[in-house]
Amino acid sequence: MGPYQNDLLLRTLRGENPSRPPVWIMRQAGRYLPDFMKLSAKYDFFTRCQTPELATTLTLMPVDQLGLDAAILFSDILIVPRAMGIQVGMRPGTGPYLSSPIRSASAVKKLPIPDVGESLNYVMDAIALTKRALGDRVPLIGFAGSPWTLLCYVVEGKGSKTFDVAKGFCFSQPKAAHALLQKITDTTILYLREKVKAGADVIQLFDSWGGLLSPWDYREFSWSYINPIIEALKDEVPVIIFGKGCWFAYGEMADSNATAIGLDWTVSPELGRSLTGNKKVVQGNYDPARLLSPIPKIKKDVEEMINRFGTHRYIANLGHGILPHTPVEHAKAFVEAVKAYPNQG
Ligand code: 1CP
Repeated sequence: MGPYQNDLLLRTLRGENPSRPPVWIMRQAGRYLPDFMKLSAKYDFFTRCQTPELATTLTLMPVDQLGLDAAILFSDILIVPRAMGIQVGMRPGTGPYLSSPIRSASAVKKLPIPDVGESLNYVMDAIALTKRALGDRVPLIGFAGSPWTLLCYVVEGKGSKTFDVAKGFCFSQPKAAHALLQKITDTTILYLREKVKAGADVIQLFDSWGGLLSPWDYREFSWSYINPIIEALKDEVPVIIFGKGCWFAYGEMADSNATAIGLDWTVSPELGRSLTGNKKVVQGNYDPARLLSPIPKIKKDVEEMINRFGTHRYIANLGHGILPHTPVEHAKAFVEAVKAYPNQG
């Protein structure tokens, strides 16, 4: 795949040492962009995901407006459970909801492993269209939620700060939980292989809720399903694993065949490097709320962040998704500060 005019991300993931780090922003297509809001007012969330022309427009929008070094396909992690026949809706302002959460062995047993070429063909069409629209400008990142993070929504039935219903399900009905995680894993592997075939250059796995688990429960309910996904993709594309709050698992991640590890903002660059044994490319990790600082402060912070991570084996990003109330100019300043590195003075 490629060559791209801008191949900073792919070169960094190959272990090369370009002149400055690549930069992209988690959840870069989002509510902080006025043009995104205009399209959101016209089309509901899953219509945006399922209509390749809209998904392509939304994917290119932040790349054009902020000058990012990578595109990430506009989509959502929850389309995977939807493809498994689970009814997932999206309420504007509040987020995901399920009318019938999965909470029993019999409900798990009824779930099919879908033919993703059929049920998620709109994603593959969106990738093909996006690749054509991007031309050879920047590479395209595809993604999926980790099985654990998807289980959180599917069992809890909505977003949560603690996901204690989901955790309770795992701890009281571990057999059913493992069967559910396995079905999600099998579906995810099929899905991501199709995405790569359709043209995704890099895959990022989002384990947004991994940090809610103890280190040993993380190994049992999250990592043991993420690792087979990495193994299934390792010969095809670079894989970035982002686990929010998962500092305790960075060692295991560094010993896996993942190409890069996404760090959240609660670890310092030095701790992130040492917990990953300096073995991997690391990505991150500016606090998304810090984009609310004055622009000169953002620029200074970015320079310090890169100084501390170093330019080698480093991808500049936030430590989690960009917040909806971020001023666009501040997001731009973040990107520009990475591109200007090393600044003078
Ligand atoms: O109508 C809307 O626009 C709703 C907001 C929205 C958007 C813009 C949702 C609903 N999903 C998305 C797109 C999305 N989701 C992307 C596309 C690329 C991009 O924006 O650049 C990606 C990568 C995701 C991934 C995603 N969805 C994650 C993992 C990343 C993370 O932030 O932790 C998670 C947890 C979700 C679930 C989800 N989808 C939407 C919302 C509001 C949520 C979170 C709900 C919660 O807080 O639990």
